[in-house]
Amino acid sequence: MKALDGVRILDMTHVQSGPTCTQLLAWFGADVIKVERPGSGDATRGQLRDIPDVDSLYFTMLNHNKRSVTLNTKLDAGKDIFTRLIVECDVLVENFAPGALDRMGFSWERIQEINPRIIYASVKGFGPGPYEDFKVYENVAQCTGGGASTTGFDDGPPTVSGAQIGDSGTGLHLALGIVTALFQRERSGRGQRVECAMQDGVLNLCRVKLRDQQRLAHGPLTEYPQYPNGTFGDATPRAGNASGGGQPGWIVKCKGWENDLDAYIYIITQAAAFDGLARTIGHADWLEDPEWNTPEARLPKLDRMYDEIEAWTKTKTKFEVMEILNPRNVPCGPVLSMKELSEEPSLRATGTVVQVDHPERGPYLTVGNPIKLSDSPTDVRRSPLLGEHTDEVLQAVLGLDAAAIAAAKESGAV
Ligand code: CAO
Repeated sequence: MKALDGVRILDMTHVQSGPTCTQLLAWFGADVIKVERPGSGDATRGQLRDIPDVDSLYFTMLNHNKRSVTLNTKLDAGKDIFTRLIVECDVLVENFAPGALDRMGFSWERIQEINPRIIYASVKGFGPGPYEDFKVYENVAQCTGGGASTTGFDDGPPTVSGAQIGDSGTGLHLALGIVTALFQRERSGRGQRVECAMQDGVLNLCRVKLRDQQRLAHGPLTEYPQYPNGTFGDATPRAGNASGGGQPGWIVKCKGWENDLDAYIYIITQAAAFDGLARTIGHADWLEDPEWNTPEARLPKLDRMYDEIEAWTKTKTKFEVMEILNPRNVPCGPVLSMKELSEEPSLRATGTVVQVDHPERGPYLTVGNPIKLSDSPTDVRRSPLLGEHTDEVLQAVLGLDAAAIAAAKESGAV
């Protein structure tokens, strides 16, 4: 048995944010029925294709364990089928542009009328306010949610992250909202509206930067590289690779950095790690020197300290540094490339990186479920072909007979 066995999701999501959410719910055991426009389907099926005429990795990696039904929800016959699906489902999830579902004739009021127990969950770019009608993609959310303004180096432009905190981050938030609403429904018997704005999701993940915005009013941010020699303006600045927590940290070069763009390691130099670190890099003298032996003394010269650390790390590979420093209680992490992550045996063993077979593209790698439940293990199944389960769902979920299915096809609704 899987955790969400018996929960049926009407999945109107596309691109990345919504599909991330429904894929997680599918991995937890929900029956996710992905509704796609006949003929074209989710636009990502055709985006960034690496093999002609085959569903892209963009699509396959975001739509595992789902069933695909084609349905034109703008035609009357399609609306009838959609209405019947709303009756049969526990959750409706969508991330269309603002107002798209209302324009099809399915407002929240109408959806509740059809099924008062349904949970109606949406991702939008913005919450209510001046921008609520705008369409939003990942990097727009990273910019409008505080991510870009606080990422990068002080002397460079705002920078977006490779981590998809706007799309996948908001999808994660939405999944939690849905499961919470399902839990409340157990007691109330009622469904509810769940909404996540991508701007809010990014800002939530940038929480410590709003913390720093308020600390600025009381003096400089001493853990930022701008301290003590640079200047602070009136907003949280970009902190380069400084740690967001109370302990200093930085990325330093390792052996081979001249030819390998990822020959770097992140090293945290908190007080508890300093003894082991200083001795390891050949600076036992720092332990007796009042210029170095307290966190306060080191704070104004972290750049010099990291130069000295780097002089040592450049003589070792990033993996050797990790092996040497961890037993000495120095938290550190090598900068792992996507190539290294895809080949890492421990990630394969835990199912975090999984090889999946696909009838048209053959085997490919994907990121499996990062959330491990002991009683509900995840079994990653390939993404569906467009409309692969249309007949099956119309028959088994809605009880349509062969003639009714043929008529739906004839009308262009499916
Ligand atoms: N049958 C009939 N019509 C369908 C349909 C179906 N099965 N599925 C979608 N459509 C229609 C929609 O109703 C909409 O029609 P109208 O414009 O007439 O209302 C139309 O297809 C296009 O939908 P859209 O506006 O959502 O798509 P888009 O490509 O123009 O915009 C996006 C994409 C992502 C910018 C927009 O959906 C959006 O802002 N979503 C919310 C934020 C979000 O999730 N962004 C993350 C994107 S991932 O980076």
